[in-house]
Amino acid sequence: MLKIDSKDCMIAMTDFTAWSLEIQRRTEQTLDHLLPPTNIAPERLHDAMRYAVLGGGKRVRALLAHAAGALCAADANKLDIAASAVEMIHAYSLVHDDMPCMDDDDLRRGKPSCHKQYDDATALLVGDALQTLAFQTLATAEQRLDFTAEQQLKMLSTLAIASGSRGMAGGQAIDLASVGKELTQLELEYMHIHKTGALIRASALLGAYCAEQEDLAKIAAIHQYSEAIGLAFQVVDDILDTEADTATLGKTAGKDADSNKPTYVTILGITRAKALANELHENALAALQPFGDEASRLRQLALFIMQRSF
Ligand code: GRG
Repeated sequence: MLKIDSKDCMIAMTDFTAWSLEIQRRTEQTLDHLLPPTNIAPERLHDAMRYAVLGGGKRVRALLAHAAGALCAADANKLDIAASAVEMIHAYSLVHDDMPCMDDDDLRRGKPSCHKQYDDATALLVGDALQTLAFQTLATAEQRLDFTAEQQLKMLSTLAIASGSRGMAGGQAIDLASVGKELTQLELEYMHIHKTGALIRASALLGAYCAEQEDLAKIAAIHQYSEAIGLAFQVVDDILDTEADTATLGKTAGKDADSNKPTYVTILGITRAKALANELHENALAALQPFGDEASRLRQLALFIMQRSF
């Protein structure tokens, strides 16, 4: 969406690509290790859980946990745990979101959505089991690495609030109720701050909580950054839903318009939606202004979110 025009920026993004590939690899490996194997009962459920989580997705929430953790000098192995927990919650939300009782979508991450590949009851259980596995992962994290009880409690409560009725699940309820209705920009923003933004913010905060020492100035900046970039993520998602094709997206393009759902594009039009995304990107960068190179991953990640094509 934004043009990279300086040589420095190009070099930074090449470095970011290498870093993000490494975080995606680590996340995949950790998730593979944490998910139950398919040779223990119930085999079909475990197979479906692995189908829903592994081998796909941009891992934006894992990247956020690591990038915020980098600002706070957190240990990368600890960040793998936080990153995996948020990716499990995210995968659960996608599985449930695709079900016939919600968005009813057959395609996710370029392959049949979980309920199409398995069945509705299995998809429901996959979401339930992934959600509880995320919390189990954080609650037992001290068995793997030297997390303090205080860190674990902070991560658990932050993720629980972000996922529940005052966060993602609540946002989804508002989304379902808004089909066929005209929303104001403020109402749309309220929905997305909960539905998409809450987990994005929690991902970054969990990264910060993995640090040995809590730096309140950095945590405040991460709050401000992740709120802005979480909303920008959604605006970009709405633009891609209009401009990109199904093959590139790996999910059904134009789904929101076809489902008669309000989006930033339907409310603002494409030009103003793009301007809003750029404004939110600027706000995210402004939050990082007091920090130098230690915030570079967060800056690069913001640009990646703005420029993503799927
Ligand atoms: C079912 C409780 C419950 C919640 C569902 C987040 C959500 C709420 C549904 C996802 C549906 C959706 C398409 C939302 C728009 C933005 C979004 C979260 C897109 C998917 O996230 P990406 O692009 O996906 O990070 P990948 O596949 O890359 O991980």
